[in-house]
Amino acid sequence: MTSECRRTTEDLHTPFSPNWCPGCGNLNIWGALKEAAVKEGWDNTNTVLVAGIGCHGHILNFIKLTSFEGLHGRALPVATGVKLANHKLNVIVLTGDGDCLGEGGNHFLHACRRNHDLTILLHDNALYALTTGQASPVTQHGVKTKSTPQGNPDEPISPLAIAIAAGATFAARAYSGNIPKLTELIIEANKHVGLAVIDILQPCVTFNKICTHAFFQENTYYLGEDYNSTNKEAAFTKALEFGPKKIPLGIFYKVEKPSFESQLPQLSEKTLVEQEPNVKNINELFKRYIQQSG
Ligand SMILES: Cc1ncc(C[n+]2csc(CCOP(=O)(O)OP(=O)(O)O)c2C)c(N)n1
Ligand code: SF4
Repeated sequence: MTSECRRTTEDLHTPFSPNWCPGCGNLNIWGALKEAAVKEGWDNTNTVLVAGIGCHGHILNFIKLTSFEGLHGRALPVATGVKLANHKLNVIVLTGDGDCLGEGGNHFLHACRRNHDLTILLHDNALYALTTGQASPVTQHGVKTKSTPQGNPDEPISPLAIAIAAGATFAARAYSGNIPKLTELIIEANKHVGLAVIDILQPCVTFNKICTHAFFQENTYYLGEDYNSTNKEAAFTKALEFGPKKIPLGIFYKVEKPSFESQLPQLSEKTLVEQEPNVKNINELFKRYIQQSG
């Protein structure tokens, strides 16, 4: 490919302009994802995006890549299905903190446990934004939202502590406002074989008046070179660190382990979609099952 015909981020634009609120962190994530796609050569033949329902899910309308919008909380089952049907595809999941950890919490646990070869971009704005600002599983204790007008009685969960405990082999956190670092991290997470999750701190400028751009700029720091990302216990402890002036960013945990897909003998030679089904008539299949079970 000559430099003249190399793709740019504009080539990934669709006829639709983003309709996120001005200043929304989703705009930054969109920017970083396009940069990563151009750098890595992701296109409609090699990459599939799967999103859940929420402001985050709108991203599929603004980036020209093969995509599927699942039901709320169901991005992960769709993504694991796509990956199993054609494990040669690069599958990226875009999900919200409500989508991934509330409605889809059970799927998140088991996708991590099985170490599916997926890249999860968790748009973490610490509330349910599309439905106008209710508390989500990561909303801090005491915070007043539409659904917790007296202050949130629940304690938040740590997406990364859960991911690490459940078996994810790559767990990182980013701030959406630093697009170059987010782009780099998306690429690194995507190169990782196994379940990679990036908890992306994403300001919702309309409904979250606490987790603002200024708040993240003041209260986050990058893990240093001396941090050992292969120590599971240390990573778990680091994932629980979340307070004023000490919200860590970077790769918390990264280890090599066989992915779910790499362990299936059925996928060792060909993808499932390349394999001819050996039963062409579904009635035959039912009859065979009835005979076997009867
Ligand atoms: C099963 C189900 N429950 C509730 C809803 C309503 N609903 C749509 S989007 C949404 C909130 C999305 O929040 P989040 O996943 O955090 O994404 P964000 O909008 O913050 O990007 C809810 C509750 C739904 N569509 N389906
Ligand atoms: S409501 Fe919040 S998350 Fe949704 S587009 Fe607006 S700023 Fe972004």
